[in-house]
Amino acid sequence: MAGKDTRCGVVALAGPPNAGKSTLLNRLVGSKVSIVTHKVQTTRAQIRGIGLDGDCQIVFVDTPGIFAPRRRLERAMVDAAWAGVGDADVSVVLVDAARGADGDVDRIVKGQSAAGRQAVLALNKVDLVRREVLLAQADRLNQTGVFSDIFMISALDGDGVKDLQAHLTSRMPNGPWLYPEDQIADLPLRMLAAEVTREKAFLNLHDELPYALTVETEAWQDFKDGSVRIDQTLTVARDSQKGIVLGKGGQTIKRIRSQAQVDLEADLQRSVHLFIRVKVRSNWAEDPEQYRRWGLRFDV
Ligand SMILES: Nc1nc2c(ncn2[C@@H]2O[C@H](COP(=O)(O)OP(=O)(O)OP(=O)(O)O)[C@@H](O)[C@H]2O)c(=O)[nH]1
Ligand SMILES: [Mg+2]
Repeated sequence: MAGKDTRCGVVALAGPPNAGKSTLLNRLVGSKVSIVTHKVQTTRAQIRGIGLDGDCQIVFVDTPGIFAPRRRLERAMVDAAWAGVGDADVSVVLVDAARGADGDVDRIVKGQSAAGRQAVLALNKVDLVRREVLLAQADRLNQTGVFSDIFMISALDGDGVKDLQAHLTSRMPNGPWLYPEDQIADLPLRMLAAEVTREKAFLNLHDELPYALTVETEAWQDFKDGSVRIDQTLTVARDSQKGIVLGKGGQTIKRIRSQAQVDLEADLQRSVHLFIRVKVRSNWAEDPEQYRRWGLRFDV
């Protein structure tokens, strides 16, 4: 749509790890674009989802959580999050109201303040918190002066999300749409498919393992009967990790594979033959190519 009456803008969703940014992105877009788990640091790169509200197209940018990074990949993730905030027309800072404002929230407030930027605060997970606690948190965060507006929402059940969305729509500038009307994501399908498998790996593996792995789609073959064959590599850093990912008699990787297949078939609306090879590569997190592929900066 490219008439003079259209509006279009970019909204960044930022916040500490696990605040519910990806859950909110999926709700705003109305479809699952970004993977969600109960573990921290699930999202590793900027993931764009495209939402429509009447004549207004909003490009929502889901970002990795902002925390105190140590490893290279973590630094690149936090860098990508701040870059998302810097490039947006409006940024929304999500805070997990059940966890409250902590060091990560303080860091974000300081960053916004240093850049002279205002953000919209979304206190999320209101379904888990008593009203008095919520109001006290809103009051404390309001006093920082970096929030132009405050919304109380549940990204999970949708409570308050309509009001937030209406506010964001009202703040988008006039301009032509950036994407075709029916587009909801801008990540290539093979990368979305790799993310689905990474989500299932996160859910089936524990401790440090989810953070020691990466998933790539190596091949994608469409068949005449409408089905697709997807070949992926799940890379871990050590042999011992490979053993755990495979599980006794291969049962863990089988579970990851079949869960990913179910989601992929639902997303793609066709039957999927999914093959996952588990590979060991000690230095994958030091390979610049990994970063380039996901739009991350290597040296930050
Ligand atoms: N009860 C409740 N849980 C929520 C809500 N929003 C998100 N969650 C849960 O919080 C967890 C983290 O959600 P994500 O959307 O992955 O959080 P994130 O901020 O994207 O996390 P990272 O990508 O790791 O930074 C998941 O288990 C969600 O189901 C909410 O409004 N209420
Ligand atoms: Mg996320």
